[in-house]
Order: sequence, then structure tokens, then C-alpha cells
Amino acid sequence: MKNKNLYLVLSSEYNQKKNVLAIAEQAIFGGVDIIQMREKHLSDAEKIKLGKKLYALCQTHKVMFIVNDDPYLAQQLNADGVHLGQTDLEKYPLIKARQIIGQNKIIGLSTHNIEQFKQALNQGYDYLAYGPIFETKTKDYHIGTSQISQVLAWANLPVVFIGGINLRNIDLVLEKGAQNIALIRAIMQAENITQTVKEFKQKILRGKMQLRINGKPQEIKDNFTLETLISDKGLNPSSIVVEYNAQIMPKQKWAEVILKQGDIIEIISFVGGG
Ligand code: 3NM
Repeated sequence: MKNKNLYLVLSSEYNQKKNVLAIAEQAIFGGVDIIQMREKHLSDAEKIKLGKKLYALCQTHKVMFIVNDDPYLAQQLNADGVHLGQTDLEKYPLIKARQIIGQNKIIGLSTHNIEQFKQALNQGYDYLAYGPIFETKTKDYHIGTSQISQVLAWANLPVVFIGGINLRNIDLVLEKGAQNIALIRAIMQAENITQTVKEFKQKILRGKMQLRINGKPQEIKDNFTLETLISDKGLNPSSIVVEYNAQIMPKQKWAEVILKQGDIIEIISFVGGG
């Protein structure tokens, strides 16, 4: 599994008005990369029936198909992988899950704190999920964004951040360096699923905002214009050159440019003197 994924956890209980296959299809048209079937309330027979349809849909559109909780079901459906929760590990430790599903398949694990995350590193998982970052329905606590950078510094595999992420708060997650985002409600309950997925995808692809002054990376805040950024950094406007997304930006335009995730800003500051 590579980075920069938008991962939809499909769970029909979150939108009973719309057909779950239609939701999956609309999300695929918007550019979703991974779909997980998480249908805890369905019977085994219903899961197989839906899983076969989702498998075929994902195959057609080259989208990764993951099954939640059950490696046997993942194997039976020929899914690309299985996603395990902490509570699944007793029944399906990694070695057993691997035996069931096969060497070439993907196995992901949910982790909910630093200890669980560290414990899961170097075990042989293909990716780890970390959350809940924000308030969500399935958990009665949330972690916030403060551990994201730390988790990513330790990670030697893709990390998927999950829990309460939406279009209003995703920038807070991306600016910490997150590359992969998993969502339920923000997609399942969107008015226009395809359009919403496109917006998430654009943000993920743009990634984090980067600022370098004389080659050195610097912290940057959201909702700044170039003009407010320059004043915040105490730079003298007449002795700098500002490059914004690989284009030199003239001084007259600084006030119009509102900085956003994915922007790359290079400032060269000339020290005075003869
Ligand atoms: N797992 P929403 S949070 C299924 O933290 C799930 O491991 C979580 O739904 C975890 O995007 C979560 O609607 C629910 O908040 C995510």
C-alpha cells in the first residue's frame, strides 16, 4: 500500500436512505482509493452477498477492497485485505490472519494510543490506523491532533488517520503531515458524495503547507495571506523575494494570496550591506 489514500469505511448503518452500493460507486467516481466493508449488523449471508458486489465494483474501477474484522470472509471474497481491530487480535493474531488471507494480501490494524501504535510497529502489518482523532460515534473519547507528528516520526509504514475527520477539520490533520485519511460520516452522509470525495482527495494530494525562508523549513499558520505571513515573520518587504508555488509573487499581490494546505512558499531574504 502506498501513501496519499482516501479510505472510505462503508457502513450502511450511517445512511439508511441511500443504497450502500450506490454510495460506493459515487465515492469511486470521486476518486476514493480504498473501500472497507464494515457491516457489523449484517448476517454472514448478507455480508457475502454485499461483499461480492463490492468486490466486483472495486475490481472494475481498480479500487482496493478491504473487509473488516474477518480474515475468512476477506479470503472467501478474494478481497485485497482485511482490517483488524484491537479486539480481533485474540481470535486472529497477525500470524493466523496472514495464514488465512495469504502472503500477498494486506492486513491493517486499528490503534488508539501511542502504546498500541508502537506495539504494532515492525510486526508485519501493511498499514496502521490511528484514531479517533476527533469526536466520533463509535468511541467515547478522542485523541486530538497533537500525537500525529510523533506517530508519523515512528512509522515505517503507511498510517491512516480516522475519527471525526471532515472538510472543515482535515487541514488540521494534513498540516501535521498526515497522508492517508479514513472517513465514514463525511462521505456516507454527504449530499453530493462524488463532489465531496473530490474535495477530500484534492486536499490529500496537495498535502501539507510548506514554508522555507533562506532554505530553512519554518512553521506556518492557516488563514494567512502572503502579506500577513511576511509581517508575522518580521521580514522586510523590500529585501525579500517571494516564490509561491514555484512562481515569483510580486509585492502588490501579497495581500490577495490566501495560503492553503499544499502551498509551497519559498522566501529569500537578502541581508543588507554593501
Ligand atoms: N474507527 P467518522 S473511529 C470505525 O479510531 C472507526 O479506530 C475509529 O467514523 C478508530 O469518520 C471510527 O464518521 C469511526 O468519525 C469513523
